Amino acid sequence: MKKIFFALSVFILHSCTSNAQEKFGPTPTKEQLAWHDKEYYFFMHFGPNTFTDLEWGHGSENPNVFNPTALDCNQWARIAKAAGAKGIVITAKHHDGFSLWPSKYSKHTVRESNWMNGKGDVIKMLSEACKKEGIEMGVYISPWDRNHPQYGTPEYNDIYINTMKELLTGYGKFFELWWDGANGEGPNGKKQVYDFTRFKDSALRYQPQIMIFSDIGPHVRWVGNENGIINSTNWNLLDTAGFKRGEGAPPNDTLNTGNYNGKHWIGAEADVSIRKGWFYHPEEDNTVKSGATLFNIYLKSVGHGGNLILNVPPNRKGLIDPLDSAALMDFKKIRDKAFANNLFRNAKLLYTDNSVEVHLDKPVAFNSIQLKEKISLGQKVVKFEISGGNDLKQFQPITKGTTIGHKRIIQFPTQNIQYIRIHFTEYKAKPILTDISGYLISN
Ligand code: FUL
Repeated sequence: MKKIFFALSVFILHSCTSNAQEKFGPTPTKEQLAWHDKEYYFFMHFGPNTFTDLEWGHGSENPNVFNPTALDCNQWARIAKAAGAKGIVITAKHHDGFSLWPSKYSKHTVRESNWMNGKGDVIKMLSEACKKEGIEMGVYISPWDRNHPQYGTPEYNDIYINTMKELLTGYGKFFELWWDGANGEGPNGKKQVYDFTRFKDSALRYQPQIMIFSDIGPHVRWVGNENGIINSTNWNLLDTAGFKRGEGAPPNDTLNTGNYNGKHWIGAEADVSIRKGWFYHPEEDNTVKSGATLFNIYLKSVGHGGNLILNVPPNRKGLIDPLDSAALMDFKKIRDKAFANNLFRNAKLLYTDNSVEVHLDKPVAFNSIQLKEKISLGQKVVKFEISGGNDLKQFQPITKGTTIGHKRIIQFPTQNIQYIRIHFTEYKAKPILTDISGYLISN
């Protein structure tokens, strides 16, 4: 480890002397950098839909349908922590408008239900549980509200801001605010004209560090699918001019890859549910993804330079279902095993202007390479080629790739070789890597 660090710092130093330590293009803020480092966290869809078997509640449900019999947010946070997830983003309010906290701006909340005699507050319980476990928390506050009588009028924008204020000032710090793109009709049959500029400014006034997710950011973007997959070419850059939040976004394939010359740093977050639906439905118990499937998704989300938000919906008891937690623990085991043994840890790294060579003491079997770019200075690598062999004069091609960013995990057929070359065949400015590691992953 020491050696590779030494070698890496030499690589960086070398780059420094040739002026390459400069920023190039848009760069992430320090909050965005911290967000990139989280990599993987839970999403939780919970509310009346959990009990009615709907995905989009109508907003007219009797609040008493919300009746978890053994709700335990400590169990959620404990499992999230044990699963290696860095936090939990919960649907504080989904499209049905039901608030998981007793909001004074709504008459459709936990307070109106018989659960805990109307004295319950899921957001409070979860924020305390996350603090206890040392993980972070985020909130999904659906702008679309199928219950609120004012929805579809300009007053609703003020109500939405007050609702956010209540949440963002009453429960401690959140790392993420999630704005879904759905915008349908409210109880009056009217659609809302959202004032997202005011929403954004207000949210950042209440919590300046919060990362706002929407199709087009401002801080984090959607990846254009709900399968948890980011394109292997993934630019953390996006052009948002001409698009309005809630009223259209760039095409899904653009969201999936970002824009090569995009004006803003807006990293990709891949959302996917561990089950078929976003909410728990008992008949979907047989759709729980296996640890191996989740690992595959991880390789195509985190391994493609973005973050993975994995939905784990609590069941009707108000607990993470044993089926889900078993799959999550398997997933963790597979990840830990895959990355336990960095086979390049004692390697010598030799660099030229546009390549790095990894010299091992002897031939080693590996089938995966992990690369990280120093994204605080921008995303620079466009294309690279990996080759190698046992004779320094005769390298054979192994694989090619595009973009690196926060993290890139590249897989290929097992090689049993001593020397490896990563050749940056196209780059915007001199690449600076902070990690080059090799693994033999069996999955
Ligand atoms: C979408 C919503 O309409 C779904 O119900 C779900 O919350 C998903 C994560 O985002 O926009």
